[in-house]
Amino acid sequence: MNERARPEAVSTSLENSAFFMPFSANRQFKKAPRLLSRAEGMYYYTPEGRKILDGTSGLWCVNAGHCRKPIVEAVQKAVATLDFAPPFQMGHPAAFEFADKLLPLLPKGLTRIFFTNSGSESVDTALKLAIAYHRQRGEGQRIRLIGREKGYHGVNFGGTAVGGMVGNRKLFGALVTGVDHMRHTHDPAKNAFSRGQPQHGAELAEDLERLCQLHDPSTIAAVIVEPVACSAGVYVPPVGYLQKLREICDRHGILLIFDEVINAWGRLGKPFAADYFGVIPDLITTAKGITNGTVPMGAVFMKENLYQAFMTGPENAIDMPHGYTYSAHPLACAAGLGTLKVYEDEGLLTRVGELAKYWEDGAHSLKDCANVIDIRNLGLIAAIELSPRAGAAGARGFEAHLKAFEKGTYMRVTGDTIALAPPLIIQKSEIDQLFGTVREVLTGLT
Ligand code: PXG
Ligand code: PLP
Repeated sequence: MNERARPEAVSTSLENSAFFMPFSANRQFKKAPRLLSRAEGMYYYTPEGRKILDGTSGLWCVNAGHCRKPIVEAVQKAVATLDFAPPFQMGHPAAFEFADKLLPLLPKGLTRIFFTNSGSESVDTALKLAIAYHRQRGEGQRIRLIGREKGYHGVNFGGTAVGGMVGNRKLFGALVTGVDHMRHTHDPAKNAFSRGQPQHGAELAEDLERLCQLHDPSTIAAVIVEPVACSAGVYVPPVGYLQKLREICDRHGILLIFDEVINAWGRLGKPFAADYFGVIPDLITTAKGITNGTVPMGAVFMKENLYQAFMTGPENAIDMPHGYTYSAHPLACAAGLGTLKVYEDEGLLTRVGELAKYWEDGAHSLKDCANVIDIRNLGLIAAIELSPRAGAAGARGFEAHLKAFEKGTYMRVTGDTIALAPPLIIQKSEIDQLFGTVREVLTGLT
């Protein structure tokens, strides 16, 4: 057996590892590692060969399930053919092919695509595009950016600044100036245990109007929200809320950005959350499921007027001084093309429509478990919120994560909220298995 495959060897060998793990409890993990060494379909496998049901699609990204053959083969072929091509002033066919294959899937009116390598890069790209767009049109005073409490928009400076998770912001200084935040939409007193969209809270969108009056709307470039805020604990927008945000943005000439890094790619039963809610933003940021998590990639989709605002200088001039060395990387484009094929062949971008009710019933069946104070769901997403232990917020949630892994299930936990969002290929029996394990975990938890 491979040295690292033996649990006792693993635990001693990682303790002094140089790897600074992102968003992780490094010391705890290195003492008792939870390693994954192989994956297939709905499952991960540990180095010891234990089979682990993937309850959160890796990190909300492996929507078609793991190691899907068409994607693996597309990437293998690409890496052996064209390892890299410069994306600035040069190109390669797969970048254009992928953009043009994505186009018919996009919500109506979104016509142009800028490629990045992650959700964080997509967010910072969209924020820069918004400010630059206004400046191109002679409204250079529109420099403010509005986010929302409990929002997660990645970890780059712009995304951290518009983000609304205190723990992700407090260590990093002044971030970006000119940013303000709307109130979040979480109202457990009125909406606890809502099935799908909560009924109360559309009026919270008026908080944007308040900020418009505070700063003067002519100074605001863009508003960014996750239609369903996932990372902070799954907060589903109240009925009518997103429509109101759109109306207020239209009234004041403000761009609306939907951050669909997680919401897109069939998670709600439509290709994009914009389709699901019937609200079309000016820009969409995405990543993750765009390549099924196989090769890092992100994208920003925008309306035609945004693109055209940059096509006004001399033809040989740089239109937008922004881009990444790895924008539209050949391996990512190949993975994206393979992913789209799987999504289309298996109807995965709409499959959740058939599963959502079964999923919702399964999630809400946990209402009687000890310490459960709220359950929230939409599409193939569910959150089970536990009451925090006195003086130890997050401890109960973290224990749930560890216990679930012992019982052969991987699930994300944020604070004391369990967040579930499995691959869209999940079968009903596996939904039963997943919620069955959560019940067992909660039953054994003090
Ligand atoms: N926007 C949103 C809405 C996201 O959910 C990002 C931006 C950043 O994407 P990158 O690719 O830079 O990580 C995200 C990412 C979790 C979790 O378990 C969520 C994310 C990332 C890691 C963990 O809640 N979302
Ligand atoms: N830092 C330096 C010194 C660079 O030369 C570059 C790219 O050329 C970057 C940062 C940005 O890297 P990337 O394009 O991979 O985001």
